[in-house]
Amino acid sequence: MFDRGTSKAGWREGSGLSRFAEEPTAGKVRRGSWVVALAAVLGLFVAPAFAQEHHQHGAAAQPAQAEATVAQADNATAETPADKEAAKAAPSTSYHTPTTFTLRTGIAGGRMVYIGVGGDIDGKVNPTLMVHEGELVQVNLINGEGAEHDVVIDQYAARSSIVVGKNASSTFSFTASKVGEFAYFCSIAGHRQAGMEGLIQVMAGPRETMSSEGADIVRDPADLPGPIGQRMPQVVRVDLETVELVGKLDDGSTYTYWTFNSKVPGPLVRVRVGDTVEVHLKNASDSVMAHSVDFHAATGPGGGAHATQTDPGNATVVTFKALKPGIYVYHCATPSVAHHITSGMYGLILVEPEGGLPQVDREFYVMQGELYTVEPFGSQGEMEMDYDKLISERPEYFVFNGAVGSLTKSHPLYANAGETVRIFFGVGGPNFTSSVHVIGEIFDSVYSMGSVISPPVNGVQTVTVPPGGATIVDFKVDRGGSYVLVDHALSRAERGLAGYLVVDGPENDNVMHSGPASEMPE
Ligand SMILES: [Cu+2]
Repeated sequence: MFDRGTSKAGWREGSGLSRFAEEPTAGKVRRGSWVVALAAVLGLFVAPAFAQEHHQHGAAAQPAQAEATVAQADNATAETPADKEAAKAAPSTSYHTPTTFTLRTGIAGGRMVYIGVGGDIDGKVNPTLMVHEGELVQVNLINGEGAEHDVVIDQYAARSSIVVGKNASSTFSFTASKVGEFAYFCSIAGHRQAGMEGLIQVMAGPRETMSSEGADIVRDPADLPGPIGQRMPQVVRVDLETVELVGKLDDGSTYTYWTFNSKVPGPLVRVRVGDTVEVHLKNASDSVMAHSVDFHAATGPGGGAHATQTDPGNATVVTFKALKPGIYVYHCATPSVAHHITSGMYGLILVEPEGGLPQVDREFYVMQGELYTVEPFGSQGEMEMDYDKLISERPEYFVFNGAVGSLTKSHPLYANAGETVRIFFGVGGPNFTSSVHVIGEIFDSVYSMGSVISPPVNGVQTVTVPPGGATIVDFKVDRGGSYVLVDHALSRAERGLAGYLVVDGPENDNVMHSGPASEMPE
């Protein structure tokens, strides 16, 4: 199993968009895997993601108990308002989440140096480490070539232990209480003179708060209800709240998202065939727009959209019978519908067949969409929706779960070698068909076009999923390593579309290994 680390910042530093964006096209997966493996070794994975994943894993292993109502919306709604308040009230500097840097020793230009790993310092020689006054700073040191090294910051009386031998690592931390520029260096005799020296810059005042960077609107792909399994049909209450909020689109950029329950996609709604689904749609009082919801799992006018056109501060209810099993999209259907969808108003509803789907070890929830911004892809600041680009289908961003880096930096998918993995994959769009593929895997079973009534198709590389459509893919992960979830229209990887499936386990075996056949393990 993965080590359950605690440092969110560590993951941020341990991965970078520039890296993964290159991988699918340039075949640089190895480097990414290395970084991921490294992060695993250092125990730097995102704790909240694990909490979710762990919970989900447990849920997947045993069918959910029969419940009168399904609190599928609760995760998002219960946390969000409280968190918002906490963020406003809390001091803007976190003394608990460390700002993490990883340095690897190496040789550059004939000198001994430190090389930054991950984040803003990735690949930089003797990078300047920028931190803010009062922050807890964690420095990870990795021995990159085998000689003995350490890292020392005299002014803070902070030092790592000496790393002996290639790939050895050590970690130390300190609180950046003094403002100014200080040297970090290697204290082994002669190494500082040979080039192992850089600066840590402690800036006065706290770092800008997260709220000014936009809320985290990414739905954790492990955030979904467990299987229903065997139970009789019942009335299932679904609470959806339409929330408009400024969310983080990418590092340094925000977008005004329109959402179901403050995340993109909206909650995965899970019912069984024959259930009566009672949807309570509330439009937050601070919304600007009216919103609604159209369930593709429903049959009847507008899929519910006629009954749920809801003004800010109001609430509506629509009830439908889930008659046909399948995986279906739901979305806002208030004109201009394309604008509401591109801004994040989509989700999936799974109508399980009687007895449920075959059991798997892990289930994930991923949706794809495009954003049409005035500013070109990669711009900084607040992005504005561009209506001309929207109606002429010229997106700037392609995203999984709402934001760039959502499934690479903040919420990768995790599994262990030997496990079966299922992805509920939908396209909100509003316009682009996805060609879903996991680099380095073959889907064992594909519920084509989202049908769970027809038998699944076996042994599939890439699946077509249209806007307003969904699929279910099952596959067993046999080998460890970092697999990349893409739309195989790979230009889109350059505009934000990529996700990691990180599999813990040995990478080499008698089916695939790096090296000639003569060295293949038995
Ligand atoms: Cu809407």
